[in-house]
Amino acid sequence: NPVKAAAEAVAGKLRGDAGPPEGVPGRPSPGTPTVEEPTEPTGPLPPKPDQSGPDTLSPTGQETGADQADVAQGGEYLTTAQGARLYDTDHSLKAGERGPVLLQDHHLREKITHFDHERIPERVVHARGAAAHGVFVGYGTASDVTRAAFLGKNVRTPVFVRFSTVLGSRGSSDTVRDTRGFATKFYTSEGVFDLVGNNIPVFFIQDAIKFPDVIHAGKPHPDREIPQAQSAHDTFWDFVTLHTEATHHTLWNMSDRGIPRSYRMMEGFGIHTFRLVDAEGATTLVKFHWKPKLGVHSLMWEEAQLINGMDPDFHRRDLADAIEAGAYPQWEFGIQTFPDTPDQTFEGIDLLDPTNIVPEELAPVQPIGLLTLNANPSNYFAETEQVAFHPGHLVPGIDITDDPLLTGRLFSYLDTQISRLGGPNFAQIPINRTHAPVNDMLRDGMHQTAVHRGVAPYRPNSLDGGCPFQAGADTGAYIEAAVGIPAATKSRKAPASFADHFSQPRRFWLSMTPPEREHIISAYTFELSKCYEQAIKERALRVLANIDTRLCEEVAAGLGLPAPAASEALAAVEPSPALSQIGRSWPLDGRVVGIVAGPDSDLAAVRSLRDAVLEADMVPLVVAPVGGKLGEGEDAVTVQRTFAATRSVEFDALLLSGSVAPGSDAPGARDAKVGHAPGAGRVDPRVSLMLSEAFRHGKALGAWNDGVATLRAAGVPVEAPGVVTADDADAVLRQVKELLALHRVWDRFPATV
Ligand code: HDE
Repeated sequence: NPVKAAAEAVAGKLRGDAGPPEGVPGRPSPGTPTVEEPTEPTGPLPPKPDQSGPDTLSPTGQETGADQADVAQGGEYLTTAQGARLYDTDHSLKAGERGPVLLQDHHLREKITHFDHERIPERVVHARGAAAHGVFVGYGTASDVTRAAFLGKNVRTPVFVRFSTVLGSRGSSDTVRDTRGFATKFYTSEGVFDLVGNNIPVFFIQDAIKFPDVIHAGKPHPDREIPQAQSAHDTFWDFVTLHTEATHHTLWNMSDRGIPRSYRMMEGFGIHTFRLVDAEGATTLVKFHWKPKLGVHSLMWEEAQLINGMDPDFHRRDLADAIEAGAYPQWEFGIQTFPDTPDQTFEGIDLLDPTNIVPEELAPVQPIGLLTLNANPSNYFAETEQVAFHPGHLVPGIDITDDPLLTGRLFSYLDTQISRLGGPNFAQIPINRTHAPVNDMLRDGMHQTAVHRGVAPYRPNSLDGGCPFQAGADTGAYIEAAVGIPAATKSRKAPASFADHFSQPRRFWLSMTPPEREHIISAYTFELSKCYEQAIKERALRVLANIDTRLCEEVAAGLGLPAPAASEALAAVEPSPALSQIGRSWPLDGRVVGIVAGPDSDLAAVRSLRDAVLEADMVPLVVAPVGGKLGEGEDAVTVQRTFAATRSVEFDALLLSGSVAPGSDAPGARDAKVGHAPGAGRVDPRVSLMLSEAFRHGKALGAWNDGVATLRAAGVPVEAPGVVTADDADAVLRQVKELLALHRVWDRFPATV
């Protein structure tokens, strides 16, 4: 069972076993010698089979014939960058052992100089990211609206996907409240197509000219450079309340969408309306969607804050672990289609305004392909950092619209890569190389790695045989859709239809369930409480009043301010149930189940529970007072987490076996920590904390036999929703699985709004 093997691999990795089981990527095949400190010179390790990068084609379309890893590292001996073998890399060349270091030490200077230049500028936005390789398979269902070859039936296209936060620096935490980037590079047979999207379907601004402004406002304050990776500060709220077009995106940020549970559990959106072109040149307007197979799930705000301290790499680790274990995340690619009418509106919604969505109830998302991420990058810098996306990387059959935000992006991304990657030849970096043959007339420049032939990089020419030739419609040329441009007068103005800033946010608010509304209220209250300027808080309340009276009143109460009245009539809009994350059930793959046990737990039951969790494609983690094993000999159970080194936020559900009295870990620590000797009837305070947090966060809790008394002793209300008690572990797990499929025990949250 490959899924079970995969889940076992996750568990193995988490408990620090040698590696995943056989048959799972990353596991050495039988007979592969273990490499430890070789005493004889050996060549470099071959790249892991699951980590090969995109096929390597030279910029002129020739296969390089060598794997990039071999090119980067070869031979048994340490060398300089010029290939001269070295006999020592730990000591500078000196005039005598205690004398001055000599300037003539080329190796020292080369080593230090290279190191000095190891960093490149981080992305000005989306600096922190995590990425993976994968494959996209077209369903062929889009072929009647686009001629794009990669969307044809069963066409397989390699992809590289980078997820990111927006505001934080490269070293910031993963689980901050922010928008997430979801950028996909399709290496299609007709050239690279980049879909550079986000996990939120709308944007803060309607015109690219404001992008530097909104980012200046969101980034840390320029005087002290705080706060890092946060929107909870004055400049952000100043901007989004003065530019009310930002209201919709801000509301999404304050909702659970701003704190995803995992990159694997996020939707993705192209945001702008794009234009598809079929084989005859007919056009259709579309919005692109990614729908995760695991459903859309979020963290609780308190969880997110705890994780930022516990494991700032939470999302990055989650993605890499899942892929390494073979639990490959998948998304279905879909389009909403709209007729390409001259006014470019649908049901009164302006399709060129990127602060608008079109509710799925009005235009269903039609599935057109499947994305599977199945390999981790081999090298973070070479791939995740150097990948260069650009909304202008388009393929025949996919074209743009006049969304003024999109137009600005078409300029920005090429420009930023030139400064970030050091010149105009970034398309030659392996991760950016197209898999289609390249025959351009671009020449020279910084970091040119191609050896171009011929003498006539211009056309037409008579010296290089007239090459390269130009393609036509029948030979796969990218031909811009022949769309008319209405007669117009130059102006720096937005159309009147861009002026409605509140009806779409109101629809979002009305589509939320009570717990989701509670979260939104808390998020606004938290963020605005962090603002110093009273005027900004008051202005924010005036914006909220135009979304919903109750929302405004609740946040105002939290801030201790009066709730203002709406300045315009609240829009009469229908909710869109598709916007809520609650109410459906989803696969359990990769959910983490903590099994809390102590030395006197029923270890046979713990073992079979662990196996049953694995069988259900979830990850079991045994949590105990100390590391190592619980029990002895064949009956022993490996411990993956200790009370001292874990926290509730690592788990989606917690199951309790037996009593976990305080003080059963290190003898010296016990009295100091808990103030009394180990004793029956008491619960280790760290376990009580774990249980109370998990309870508060709406997580499933379960216990059987002695565990039930322990739950009670820890103060957990065992009659509350989502607390499962039964006579045996099997029965507990059965019910917990049903709860996990709903993500959280939503009934635990009172429906007050
Ligand atoms: Fe970006 N954005 N952006 N953006 N964006 C960048 O490009 C920009 C916008 C998005 O993982 C930069 O390579 C402008 C919308 C993602 O490498 C830069 C505007 C959406 C990523 C840039 C926008 C995005 C970026 C920084 C306003 C969702 C990360 C580094 C018109 C549809 C891609 C880089 C990755 C990155 C500019 C607005 C998504 C500076 C001018 C809307 C996912 O070029």
